[in-house]
Amino acid sequence: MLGKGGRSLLALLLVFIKINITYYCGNVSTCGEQKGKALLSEYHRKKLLHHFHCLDANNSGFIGKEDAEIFAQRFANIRGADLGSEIHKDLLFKWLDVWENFWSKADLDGDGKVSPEEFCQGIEKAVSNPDYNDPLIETVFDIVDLDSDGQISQQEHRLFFSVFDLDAEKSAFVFSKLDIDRDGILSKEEFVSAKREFLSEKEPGAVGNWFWGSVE
Ligand SMILES: [Ca+2]
Ligand SMILES: [Ca+2]
Ligand SMILES: [Ca+2]
Repeated sequence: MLGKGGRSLLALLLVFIKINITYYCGNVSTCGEQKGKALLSEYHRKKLLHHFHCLDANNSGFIGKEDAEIFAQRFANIRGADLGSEIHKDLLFKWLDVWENFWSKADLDGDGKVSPEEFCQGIEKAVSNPDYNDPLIETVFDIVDLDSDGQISQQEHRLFFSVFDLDAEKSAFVFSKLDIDRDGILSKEEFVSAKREFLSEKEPGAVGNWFWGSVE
């Protein structure tokens, strides 16, 4: 059916597909592994990759400055603020700070964007530091606390989930998990400790693993 030219083309195509599969799988498996040594548990790696996808707002396969700009816009939208307004400018300032001082630190090869592997390695390195303290979490709390009353309501949590393209229906469930003292609000302490657990806990079971919704 295929002539000689057709068979050569098919062979070339198969080689191309094989190279791509090897490249893709190679990339995925390096998340949490360095020189063959697994640094992250399988569950921890899966959790961090889920987190990575939440932050990759434009689905480019990388986290970059554009994602920070998108989150500033989305948070401005849910507050009913126009682009270029003072509220939007303030949000943009905060999100660019998140990019400059936190996310971009994981850009090991300096190409201006953070790959899934760089993201996992960056967090693995950060949480393995015994003095690990993440001021980024408090910045995120202040952004999610839309009315700046120092606590996160169920409604604010629902909007937070919608901004990160997470299932808004799951928000109430996750909220009830994170609301340890069951007073109907998320205090800064509850929010920050859950996010820290999300980043550092190696195995399922911790309340904080629910921070970014269902990992499965
Ligand atoms: Ca990079
Ligand atoms: Ca609030
Ligand atoms: Ca609470």
